[in-house]
Amino acid sequence: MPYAYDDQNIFAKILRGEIPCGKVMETEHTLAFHDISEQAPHHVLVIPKGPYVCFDHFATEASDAEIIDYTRTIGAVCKQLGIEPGEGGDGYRLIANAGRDAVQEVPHLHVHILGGRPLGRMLQ
Ligand code: IU
Repeated sequence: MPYAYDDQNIFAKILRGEIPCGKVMETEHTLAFHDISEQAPHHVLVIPKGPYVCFDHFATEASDAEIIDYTRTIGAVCKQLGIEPGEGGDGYRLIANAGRDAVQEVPHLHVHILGGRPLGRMLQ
């Protein structure tokens, strides 16, 4: 089934500058900003600038340049936040919800970076 991207979603509006965000980092293909409803001392969302609904959409249709830029930006944000394990930070969790079962609220790919407190076990 083809991916239907809704360009009226809130992150598309942020990317077009129609709605402000608390920007953390911006690169050619990627934007990182603070989640408005922080679930941890550090809670940053990282989104590709391209119109991708979820991770599998991005991974199959984005260019190598977009994928590399996105991956490197996620790593760079973790370092900028000082949460990278082994480098003085205590670690972080990445989450990318996709679709109904995962309760994806905004239909534009976003990776949550969570850190700054013990996050507990997610999988038993
Ligand atoms: P989800 O993975 O789609 O469930 O998460 C969407 C996140 O987007 C959620 O954590 C919201 O707090 C966050 N968010 C936001 O940062 N700014 C907004 O204007 C809206 C949602 I709507």
